[in-house]
Amino acid sequence: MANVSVDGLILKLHDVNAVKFGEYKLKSGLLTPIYIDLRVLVSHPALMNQVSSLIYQRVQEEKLQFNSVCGVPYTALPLATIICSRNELPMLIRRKEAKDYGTKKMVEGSFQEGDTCLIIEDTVTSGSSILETAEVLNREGLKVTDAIVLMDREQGGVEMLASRGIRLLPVISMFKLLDVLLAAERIDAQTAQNVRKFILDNNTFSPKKTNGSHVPAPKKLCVEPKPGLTYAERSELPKINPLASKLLKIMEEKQSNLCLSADVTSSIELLQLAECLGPKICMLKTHCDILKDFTEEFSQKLQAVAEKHNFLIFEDRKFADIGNTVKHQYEGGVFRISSWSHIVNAHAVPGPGVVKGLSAVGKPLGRGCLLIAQMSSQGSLATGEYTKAVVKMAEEHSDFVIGFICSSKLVEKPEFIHMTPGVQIQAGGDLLGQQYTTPEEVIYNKGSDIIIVGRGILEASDRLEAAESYRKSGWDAYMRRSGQIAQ
Ligand code: 5BU
Repeated sequence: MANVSVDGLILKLHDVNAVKFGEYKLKSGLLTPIYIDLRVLVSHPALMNQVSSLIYQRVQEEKLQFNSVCGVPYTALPLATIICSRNELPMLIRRKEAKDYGTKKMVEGSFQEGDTCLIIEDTVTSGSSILETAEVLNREGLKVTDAIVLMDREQGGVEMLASRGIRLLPVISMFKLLDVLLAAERIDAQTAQNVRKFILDNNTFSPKKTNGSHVPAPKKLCVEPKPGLTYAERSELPKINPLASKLLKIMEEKQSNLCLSADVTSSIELLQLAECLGPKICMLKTHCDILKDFTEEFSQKLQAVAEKHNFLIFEDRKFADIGNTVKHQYEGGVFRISSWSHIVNAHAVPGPGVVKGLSAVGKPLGRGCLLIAQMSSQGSLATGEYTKAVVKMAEEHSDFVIGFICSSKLVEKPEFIHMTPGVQIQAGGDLLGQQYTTPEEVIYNKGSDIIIVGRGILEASDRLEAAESYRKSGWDAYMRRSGQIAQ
């Protein structure tokens, strides 16, 4: 079957009223400005086929390994059937109630103890239906490691399931759906904004520590920020890149999600900054080509300070050439960036070759790369489809790409780290197009992980005091977002 686009599907779902805007009452009594009802799909066979193809595309993209497939009853049952029939995959059916005669089996179909079963679901809010199905399968001796959902409402399902060892892979997520409908002028900006606010305000997952493990939140919706996993938990994820894990551990240990953008032109001043502000930061960002006196000795000293104060170095080089050229630029020249910088970044404009070239040099050294998915500057062209393509490129090279430069969280994959420049306590901008957002907005509302601050600290009369103030704002916003302190 021809490739089906997610954007096209979103518009069709809207056409058939599977996505509705207005005021709808949820089971919990809460009023929601968006209602998603995928039960209507069965009346639209072409749409059923398209949805099934997209779900199966996700299986292939992720190269998932499993022995059988189970759809969560009822809406996802026919979807699982189409997928299994078309691709000749063994299917299992989970009963809602055990038969009161005969075998009393809760799962129909053939399987062996220890087999892995992939769960398919139509829509997820808290993730509780998937968890319920997984528990039934578990009781029958089946393992569940992955689930695919057509529509993730982004209200904590990914995080809740992750805390129970199940990776949830969405085909469509709420924020994407809103972007597409807005771009197609199906909804206005105010509606999109209302829904975004509702989603962010109504997260169902609040991680609470009990002997180091999580207890899922009650199923009903409660008004809380969008929490997600803590930095410490993310650092332990099975698929995490070792460098990303190290960074998350540093952040937790130092209680800092602050990256200092050390945009000074003298290497002595840079080293003094690193020495003085080192205890406050998880990362120090450089532009080595603005230093008037860069030497190899300087880079060695910087590494020693980074080691001493336990922060990572990020050279903001923004590579943007063909793979072969960036390899030389990263490894050689005057700067020999790969020899001292833990992290570099790259534009995705040249295509995947840029990541492959950098990876050839950096990966053997344990380095990592950030892809520039969005920029803070006014009129940036890195938006919409481009940003989405960058995310896809990162996902395809997650052995080397550890995250993004972006203005807000782009993807519900806790192994990716989101870093945001253009941050000052006072929102605003400069005369050359820089645009500033506050630490609170970036971390708490936009769901990013790290604030990158330059002039907000460098131009303060007391840089240490300013750094502490940014560290505290960023950290407090994270603690509130992750539900570790009250709002
Ligand atoms: P500022 O002084 O906080 O405005 O410095 C921001 C730094 O982040 C500066 O070094 C920029 O080169 C860098 N930056 C940015 O501001 N916006 C972007 O989108 C990217 C990098 Br990518």
